[in-house]
Amino acid sequence: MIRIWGRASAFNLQKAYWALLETGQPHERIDAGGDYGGLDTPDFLARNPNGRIPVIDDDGFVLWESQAIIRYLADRYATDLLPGDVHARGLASQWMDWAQTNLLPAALDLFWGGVRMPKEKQNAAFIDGALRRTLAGLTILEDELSTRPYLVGNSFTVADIPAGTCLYRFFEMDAIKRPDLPNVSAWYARLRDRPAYQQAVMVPFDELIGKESF
Ligand SMILES: N[C@@H](CCC(=O)N[C@@H](CS)C(=O)NCC(=O)O)C(=O)O
Repeated sequence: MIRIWGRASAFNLQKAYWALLETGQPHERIDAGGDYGGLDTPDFLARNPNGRIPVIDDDGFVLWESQAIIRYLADRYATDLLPGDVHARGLASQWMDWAQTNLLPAALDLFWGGVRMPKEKQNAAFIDGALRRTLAGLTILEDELSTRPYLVGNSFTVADIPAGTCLYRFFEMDAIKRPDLPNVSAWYARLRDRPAYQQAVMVPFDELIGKESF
């Protein structure tokens, strides 16, 4: 039984939880962080000294950092999510790291600026800047996805998970101008068809509106 710690509304939990659900392995998700707290207990800090979610425990093997968890789960339980060819595997790694270091910081700034920041404290210039950076990333994906249905080839792989996780919030956020992104939208529709995406990522974020405290 794999245990994963993290509140369902946490972005980094959603990435790792999506991967876990894709493996079909028996598991238990334990709410932690946010209003659930518990990240500063000795027990939790012994698992992750950073006091952050997600963390998994796979039969005594403990792992934190969402990207590492995705890779581990695919390696151990769902090798169909890893491209077989060495070049394709390199590309999957590239897209995962690019999402983590380029697209997701922009998309998370956009979400913090436009959703988590209370309305009276919102800064239009900050939101505009984050939107511009997010769209720059999504435009790269728009071009890439003009030649194939998934980021690496014709089937869903780990490459799609980090970048794909931000799409639900991006498309559900109010009051932002979204240009037409037909290829990204078609990719998003394919991801939305996956039960694991529906369960892990398509999580309403009402509890986060105006919530700066965690
Ligand atoms: N780089 C880490 C970041 C982990 C992180 O910052 N997690 C956030 C949730 S998205 C957290 O623990 N926040 C504290 C909380 O939810 O109380 C990862 O990718 O796992």
